[in-house]
Amino acid sequence: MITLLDYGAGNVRSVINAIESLGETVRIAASGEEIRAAERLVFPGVGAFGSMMQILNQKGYVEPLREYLAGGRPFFGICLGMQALFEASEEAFATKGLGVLPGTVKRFDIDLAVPHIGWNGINVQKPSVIFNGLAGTEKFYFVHSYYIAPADDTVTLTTTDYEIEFASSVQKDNIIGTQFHPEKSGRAGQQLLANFLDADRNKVMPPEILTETKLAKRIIACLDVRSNDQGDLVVTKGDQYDVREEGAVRNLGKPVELARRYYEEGADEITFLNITGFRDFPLEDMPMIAVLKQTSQKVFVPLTIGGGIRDYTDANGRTYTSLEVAAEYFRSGADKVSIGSDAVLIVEDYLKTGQKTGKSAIEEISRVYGNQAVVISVDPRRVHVNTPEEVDHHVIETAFPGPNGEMFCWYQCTIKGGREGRNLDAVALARACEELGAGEILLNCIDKDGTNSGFDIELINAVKQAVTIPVIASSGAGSAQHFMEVFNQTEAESALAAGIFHRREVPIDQVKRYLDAKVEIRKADRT
Ligand code: 1PR
Repeated sequence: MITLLDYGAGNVRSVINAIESLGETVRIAASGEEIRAAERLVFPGVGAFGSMMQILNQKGYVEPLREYLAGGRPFFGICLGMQALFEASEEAFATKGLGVLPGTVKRFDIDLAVPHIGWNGINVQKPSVIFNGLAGTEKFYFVHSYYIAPADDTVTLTTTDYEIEFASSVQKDNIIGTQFHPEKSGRAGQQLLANFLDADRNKVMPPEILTETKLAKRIIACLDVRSNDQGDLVVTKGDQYDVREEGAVRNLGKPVELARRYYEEGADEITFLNITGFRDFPLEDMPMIAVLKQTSQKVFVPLTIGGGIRDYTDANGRTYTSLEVAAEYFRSGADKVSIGSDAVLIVEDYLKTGQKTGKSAIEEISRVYGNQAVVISVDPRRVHVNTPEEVDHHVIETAFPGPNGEMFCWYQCTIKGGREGRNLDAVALARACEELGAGEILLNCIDKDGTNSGFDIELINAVKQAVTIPVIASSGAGSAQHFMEVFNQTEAESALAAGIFHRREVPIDQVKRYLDAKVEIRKADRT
């Protein structure tokens, strides 16, 4: 029996699913007494340090936790659950941590994109039970803006490089903590968790010890989901956002089955977009929630869900906030939510007044769940102009002139799945969303979507240069070479595709084999 400490923020469902898939039962601690009585305790921290400690204090969990940790029984802290062990964090100066390990938590002050999102390696410093069966070269999934700085080096179990070298896991006796998420790290993460659960394993060093670790470029599979005319929830795919063929919605498969297949083929992340979310309310009839719940039982890489994340008033006059919608998604297994149409409207207001209200979906969700949990899905369309002065937008000189020989273009934001163009450009949108607290940009391109003609490199460079948060390049992938192109010609941290994966034209493992040794990637691990 594993006791899990859930203080009510973020996705603990994934950790429960990962542990249960290893044959263990999980009980959620509902009181300080249950923490004291635990035999093995797992603490998956999510969100922000200050609010986590505040909730732990309010619930009366701090003393029971300290007593448990002093008792020598096994403890596994994940991400914030590990950071909590230290004395304080730059994320919340006035708040004390548990102080079980000496040292503090610092914010990344680096030139690379923050949050540090994605698959990075570990450089093992000392033997541990958790390395049984690992080669030492595996990559694990990280998502954080803060890192621990232990005052006592002997607790550092692994380090990881991301411009600086930081402690990515710690162990002191039976207390183990990882900055990365084993529950989201595919087969390697499952192995690591299994090692913790099996108390009888010996402390070992993995056979290979890396001297330097590198963040991988991520390959993301995207599933556009909607109901077809028969009312079945299907994965569909548009050509420049038109998902109908001879009048009917294209049906490329079932969402849960396809997600499972992509996980097995080595997808580093899976994104579901409820593409009719702008007109359906996701909490009314909840097929996407069911899809998430089922997927997260078997798929141990990060899951993002988008579509319909906004405030909503139902037919009975009950209002739901975007935060409530997001909360339901996180509880069901999502690690990130993606906001499309609403982000455009939020930014239009923000740019009009120059004032942050603190109440927009971007601000509210990032405050509670952390910036890394908020992705902005941008649906831009190219608009050609003759001169940069013609419009009041971010204009670029293009190598692909318009139909009348126009040498410049800007990228117009759209809402409602490309149905409505707005007077806002994609660069301004991305920049403003970062200011409001978004953690990542999913950059689609309507002109390229479904064309198999390659990513829009000009758009990706324009947006990537305007923000410091990670950018996911999307739309247009038609071959493995296109992934190579986007990683060589832009600074995008990841690339997403849909059509070529759904139609099995170029499976994910083939893309990875092609990129291997040319681009830093996580090698596909077959489950
Ligand atoms: O506006 O917050 O409700 O979110 C709706 C979401 O649904 C947005 O993220 C929007 O991008 C998406 N969406 C809406 N309509 C469509 C459509 O296709 N008719 N899909 C749609 C967007 C774009 C990509 C696609 C890539 C890669 N899909 O995510 O997967 O272009 O495709 P490819 O590799 O086949 O070229 P809200």
